[in-house]
Amino acid sequence: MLLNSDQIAQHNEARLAKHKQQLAPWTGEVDKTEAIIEKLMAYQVAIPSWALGTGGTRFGRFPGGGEPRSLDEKIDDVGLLHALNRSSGAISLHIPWDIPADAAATRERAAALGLTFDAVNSNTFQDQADQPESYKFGSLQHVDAAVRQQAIDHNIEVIRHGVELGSKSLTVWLSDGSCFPGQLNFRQAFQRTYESLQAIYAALPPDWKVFVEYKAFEPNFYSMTVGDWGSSLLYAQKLGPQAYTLVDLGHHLPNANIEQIVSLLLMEGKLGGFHFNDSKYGDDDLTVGSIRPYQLFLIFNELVEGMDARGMNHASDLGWMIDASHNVKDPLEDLLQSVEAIQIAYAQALLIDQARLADARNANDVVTAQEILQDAFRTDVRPLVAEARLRAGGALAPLALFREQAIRQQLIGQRGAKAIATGL
Ligand code: LRH
Ligand code: MN
Ligand code: MN
Repeated sequence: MLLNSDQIAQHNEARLAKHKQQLAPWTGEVDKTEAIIEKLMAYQVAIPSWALGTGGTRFGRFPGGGEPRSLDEKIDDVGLLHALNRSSGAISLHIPWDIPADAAATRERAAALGLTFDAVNSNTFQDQADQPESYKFGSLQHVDAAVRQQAIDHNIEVIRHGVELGSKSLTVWLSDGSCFPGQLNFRQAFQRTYESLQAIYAALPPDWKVFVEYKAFEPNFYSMTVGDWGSSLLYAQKLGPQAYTLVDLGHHLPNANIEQIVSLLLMEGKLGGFHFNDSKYGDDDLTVGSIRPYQLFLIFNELVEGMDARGMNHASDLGWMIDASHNVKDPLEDLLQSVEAIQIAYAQALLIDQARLADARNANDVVTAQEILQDAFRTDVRPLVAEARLRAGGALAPLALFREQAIRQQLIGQRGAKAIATGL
């Protein structure tokens, strides 16, 4: 491990006085403050294996060096993040990018770093060298039953890997759709996809969930067979109680009201989890909170209110994952920023007095309702997030410590300047 607890302790010691000063205004309302800190400490966000390397775009890729060369090294990187922030205690694998050679050893390596395995992701959007059928015209929707069967078998294989690792959910994202009008019969594509999903659903262990991830466009640009939350919900409802909708923040058409989608999916008990990221245009996969932090906060407001109304456990009843990909930042620094942005939005949402908000709504007092939300959004909760990290054994300032310890340079030293991760 490139970072030990003494280094973290020293870093915290040097920053403790300033931190205490920043926390002081919060100590007046002890109960509220403590409740938020406890919730933050319990809350973990899974790191996607494919975000640990430089993502690139179809126009080019500019790797920064020291990227993980294997699944083991990806696990090590998430271990580093978790040591720094104590909130990245899980990794989400993408098969076949991350096939474990020895599941028991992989599990052990992760456990030693305090990590568990979050949702496993299948990949029927790329052709692999050894596969007989091509996904050029779709996978679960394909007109040819042999292609559909290959994609079904792959998903079942992914479940098998997940079971070996202790994962409890499968995320299915399909690039299936059409690029041109006339290419596809929408209804038949839906039906074939549904039947294929039924076969995958039948292979789920009883304590597993399947997340049906939707996306409005890309790589298909005329229609996507799971293109929006309506179609995802339809699949999830038809499949049964183990199927849920997964919301990737970047997968909506411009200006979609994602918080309203979240609210209604929760109401129906069909919200499964998230792929957090941010975007200005489409599936930009930018750092969480970097473009629209207010939207993120409004989503968390719906989550807190909706989950509390249903008696759900914030930490464990939904799948919390990041889905990001970068060309210009150090991927680990970016992930530290993303996790912190999520924690900030969560803490701000916890500040909202939901009873007062309900009163304002019932009185049609639009101004007060807005004030309540914006008061919370404009509150600097970073001292609470830092305190949660400190108590959990993490660093007061993870990003600063990452740089103080020259972790990327150390990784380059170990793995080489040309080490490139598998993935996107
Ligand atoms: C598709 C997506 C999906 C994939 C990941 C690599 O855009 O969001 O979640 O599995 O990117
Ligand atoms: Mn995604
Ligand atoms: Mn995406």
